[in-house]
Amino acid sequence: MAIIDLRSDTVTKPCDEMREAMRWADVGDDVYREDPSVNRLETLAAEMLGKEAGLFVASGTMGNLIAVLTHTKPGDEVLLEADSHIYYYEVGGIAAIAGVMPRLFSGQEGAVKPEQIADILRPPNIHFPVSSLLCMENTHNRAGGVVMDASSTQEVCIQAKKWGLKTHLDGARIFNAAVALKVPARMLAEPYDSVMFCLSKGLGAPVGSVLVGTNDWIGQARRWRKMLGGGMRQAGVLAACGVIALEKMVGRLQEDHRLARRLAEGLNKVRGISVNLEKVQTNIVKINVLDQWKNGPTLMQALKNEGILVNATGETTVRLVTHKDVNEAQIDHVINTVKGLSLVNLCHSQD
Ligand code: TLP
Repeated sequence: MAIIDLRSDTVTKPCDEMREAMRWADVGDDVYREDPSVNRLETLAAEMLGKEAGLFVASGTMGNLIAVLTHTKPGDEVLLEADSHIYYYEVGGIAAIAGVMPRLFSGQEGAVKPEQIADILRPPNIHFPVSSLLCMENTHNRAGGVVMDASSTQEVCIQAKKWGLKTHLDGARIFNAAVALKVPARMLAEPYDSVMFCLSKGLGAPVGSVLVGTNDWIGQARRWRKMLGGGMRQAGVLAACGVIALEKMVGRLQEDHRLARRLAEGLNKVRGISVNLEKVQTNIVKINVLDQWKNGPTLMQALKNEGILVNATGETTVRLVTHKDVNEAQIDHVINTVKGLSLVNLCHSQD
């Protein structure tokens, strides 16, 4: 049975062109800044995001941690949305390693209003920690891949800057946001001091993320990367895939979004499942599992038995992510399988 893996877009495998590029990549020692493929990737990434410089890092988690380390001092307060990846899924690294204190605010399913930022910012006071950084996320993972548009982004950053805060974007999927909004990614990146984005999600590269910012800031970030053991020497074999990801894979994200919508609309018609279709804006489909299924983990296990992998993200929510390694026929198969399981469930519940 061929497995259909919708757990994440992180599961994508490098395409033939990437494998070929790895084989022939021009490499050097990147700690000496002598790897031409890494240099090319960093320059290209900075250009596409409208920043001065880029830094190739091992993962999105490492990129976000380096950003926090570079923007803050131990004891500082970092403003984070309560469901943000940095707070929720990064092992508490910003507390353990950067020594900063998260201060949380709740977005409405990922959407953050500029007034909210204004509300939680406070003037300096001897009792308070120093607020030094606001981190945002676009697209928002736990909210189901929802996008934040350029004007809300601007307004949020204006509020933060009013109080002297630096701003960092976890833009792991910024290209999904840009494609969905039909704007260049640099427009969504522009108001932020730094942005991290991932090459190894929908863009299909096997490893890596890039951090972008000013020349000076990236210089400091490079030192933190070295301290964390992220000076990767002949990393050009990986960066070569990153170049292909940026040059050839951005446009096709549209197809992932189309399949996500098809999946969402199909699943929303199945008894016992509801999907907020308005929130399906990119490649993530978050479904709510109603009583008939018992809970999300039960549905996840039932699908696993049918060769379909998904992730339960809460007691009653399941996440399915489309990507380049799934096609329309497989999406239709997933919808039909869930329909079939729903009927079986219904019969049992009437026994
Ligand atoms: N997200 C992964 C898991 O960690 C949950 C996924 O499957 O979606 N920021 C955002 C918004 C992310 O979604 C992720 C990965 C990261 C950062 C971290 O990237 P990596 O996995 O490269 O460390």
